[in-house]
Amino acid sequence: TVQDAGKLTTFEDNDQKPVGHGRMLRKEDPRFVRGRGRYTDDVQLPGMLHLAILRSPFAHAKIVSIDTSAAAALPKVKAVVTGADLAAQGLAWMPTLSNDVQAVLATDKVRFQGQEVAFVVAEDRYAARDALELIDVEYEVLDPVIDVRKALAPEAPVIRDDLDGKTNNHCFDWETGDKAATEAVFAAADVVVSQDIVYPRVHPAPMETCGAVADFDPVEGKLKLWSTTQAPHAHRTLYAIVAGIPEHKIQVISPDIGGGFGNKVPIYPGYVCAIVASIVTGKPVKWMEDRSENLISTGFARDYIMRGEIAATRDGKILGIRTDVLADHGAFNGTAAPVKYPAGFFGVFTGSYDIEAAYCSMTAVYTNKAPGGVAYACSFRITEAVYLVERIVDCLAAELGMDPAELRLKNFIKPEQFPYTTKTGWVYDSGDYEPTMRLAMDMAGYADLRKEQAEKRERGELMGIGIAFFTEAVGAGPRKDMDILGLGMADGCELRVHPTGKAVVRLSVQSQGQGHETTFAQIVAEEIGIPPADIDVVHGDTDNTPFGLGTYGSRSTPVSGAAAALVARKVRDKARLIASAMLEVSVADLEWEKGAFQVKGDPGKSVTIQDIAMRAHGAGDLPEGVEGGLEAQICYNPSNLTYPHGAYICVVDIDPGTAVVKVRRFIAVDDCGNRINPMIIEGQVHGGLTDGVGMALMEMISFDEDGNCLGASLMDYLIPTALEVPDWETGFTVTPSPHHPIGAKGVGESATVGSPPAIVNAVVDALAPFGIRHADMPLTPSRVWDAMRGAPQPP
Ligand code: MCN
Ligand code: CUN
Repeated sequence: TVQDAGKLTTFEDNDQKPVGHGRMLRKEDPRFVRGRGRYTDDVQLPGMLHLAILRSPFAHAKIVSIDTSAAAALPKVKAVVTGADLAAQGLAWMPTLSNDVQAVLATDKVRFQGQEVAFVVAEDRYAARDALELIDVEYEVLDPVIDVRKALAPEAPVIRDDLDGKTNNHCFDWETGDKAATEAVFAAADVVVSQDIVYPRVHPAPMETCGAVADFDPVEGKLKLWSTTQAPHAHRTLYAIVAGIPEHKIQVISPDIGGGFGNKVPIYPGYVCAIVASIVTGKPVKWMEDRSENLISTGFARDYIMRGEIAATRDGKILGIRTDVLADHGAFNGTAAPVKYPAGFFGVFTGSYDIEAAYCSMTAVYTNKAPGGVAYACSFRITEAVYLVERIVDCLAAELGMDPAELRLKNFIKPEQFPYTTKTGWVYDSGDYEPTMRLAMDMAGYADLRKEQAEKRERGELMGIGIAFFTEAVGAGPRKDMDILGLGMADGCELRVHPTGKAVVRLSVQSQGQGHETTFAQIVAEEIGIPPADIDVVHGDTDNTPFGLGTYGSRSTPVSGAAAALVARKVRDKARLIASAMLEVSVADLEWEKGAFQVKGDPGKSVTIQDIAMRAHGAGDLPEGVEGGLEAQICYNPSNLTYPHGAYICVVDIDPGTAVVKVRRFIAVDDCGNRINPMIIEGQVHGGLTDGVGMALMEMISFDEDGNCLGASLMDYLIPTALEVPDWETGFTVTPSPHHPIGAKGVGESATVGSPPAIVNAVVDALAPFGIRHADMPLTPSRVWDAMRGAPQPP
């Protein structure tokens, strides 16, 4: 299969090849650029009602009473529903993706500011919102737990007293690696460096907020749900379990999605409320969040307080890495991660280095904040892991007085060591790190940059150069050890070739902007020779696609992409049998030549896939045992994850008078194995790098001591624009995945994972003359200013 994979490089020069179309423009874009995308909020149904949610103004409070009579009396209001109403139906609580439970509407008390307390259904959106003002809730305010470091203090109020016997705010403990071996390595090492590192709480903030339109047909007993979900099949199964509606009577449609970035993986109370509302009123009901609701109540990301430690020899051989993490999971553990991995894939914190021992211990706690949440291009917590290791390696370089590029090059896992089993048990499938690093350094002109920096330092100018090298684990995952709430992480794919040789491929994954309608057509085109333009990609509709777990953790290409290639090969195998009959030669005498079977040594005798498709559906005999039609279906269970890697170099200038950080240059070299569509990959990388600038310099969800969310609008929660980012300089190397049928690895989150450490490393490097070794994100002017003046870091 690796040989097969090599063929994909033809995608780079589409002029000479009938298929591939490397830089093929996106098939979905004519629709989007003409404003013809169809999003959840575009769904309009006859008689549709509108739902609005009343949210808690307090972070922690008992609900004493709720009076809905004034709201219910408003003329356009059709229903007002509270937690008590839901409780009567057994629907007040729902399971989260992490085997916790979350309140759909609060019954006993509210546990974070913005929590869902009641909902109104009305004839229009405005009446519904007006009615919210008339609901009278009496709260008894309780002390909130906001500072994660105090959550486990004996006097801390217990947030989750709904859980049987719960007397503290402990969520879970987790460890990985070998504690004793790591202690031994640290005890014997020449140099040990420790650093406290915070990855603040951030939000994916997609352009389209979350929402749903529920349409329950009481006659058919069928629920149709349009919703902003990245995982329509997984959601449908969970609705079946929660609401007790038989699964075949639920159709989840995920139409065009205006960005997900992980925000649309969890099931939110609003979706369930819309379903309940449609059942109660007998009408279709739409719920669409506003921006503040999205920012304060839906899945956040990160919120890890980490202590990193690294042990090395005096000449810079890294021996061990150790970390202790305090994880803030908010009021309900809504984390989306495979069940066996409560901390996601944080276990890859050993990075790209060949070391002797590693150990991580983690404690996760509940706080009075919105439930989380690994969302936001996280690769299941690899963002945090990569930030930890790449920051601590830079701290070591500073301690040793070594160049950070040299230190990394000295410690990389060598190409001949792959497949490489890390000290925490992950099997990196393939990698060749040094060329990737060297390419980034060449593109950057690394030596010249260091010279320029030295000259500027003489003049008191603040210039920094930051490096990050990452390895990601994406494509969850092998079903023997990965599932979400018992659902194995495999993906189905179905391919049908119509009589005239056009095709439709049906996927279980769902695009939120990644261009699946293009790239999956390309994969199928490469395998069966039908041009991508003739292949329709259907996704995001559970009635019309095979089961699978959806899009997140950059798993679409590693899992569904493999499924698409293999289902196309299955169709091609059948086509070969039909071709042998058409050409009256044995199967062994046929060779496949991009879209046609020809007789070996006689290229004049051939039949195209289109000829074969017509024959498969046409009159006349087919070979013995071959059924009519030309279609196939498979379910792909990956044997391992794929491990993309990359080398990023960031150059910043800091204004010594204002402490404003300017990202002057950013060089990103990514290796995602064989590349299906270089243009789309570039777009993914550009977007992820921009995310990284946001997290490193601007974004943070913070709370005051009462638990008020201070980032509830885009005036306060800053996201980057074109003004804050440089012209990205991208490059690539290709190390195919040995186990993926087309040698591809995921790339959708690489840049978000790799860029924050590069930017922070650059800022810290710029501040080195001040004796600074670390500063926490987001590196806003005030934080940089404080750091320059030696002021204490914010908690
Ligand atoms: N691709 C390719 N060659 C490869 C790998 C990928 O051409 N070797 C292409 C794929 O075919 C696909 C795209 O790149 O069109 C991303 O592929 P992949 O890495 O498989 O990631 P997914 O499709 O599974 O997308 C998920 C990923 C995640 S988890 C987040 S978060 C994120 C991201 O994608 N959210 C996004 N990128 C996003 N981009 C947009 N526009 N919007 C989002 O919400
Ligand atoms: Cu974690 S954000 Mo993406 O995996 O959907």
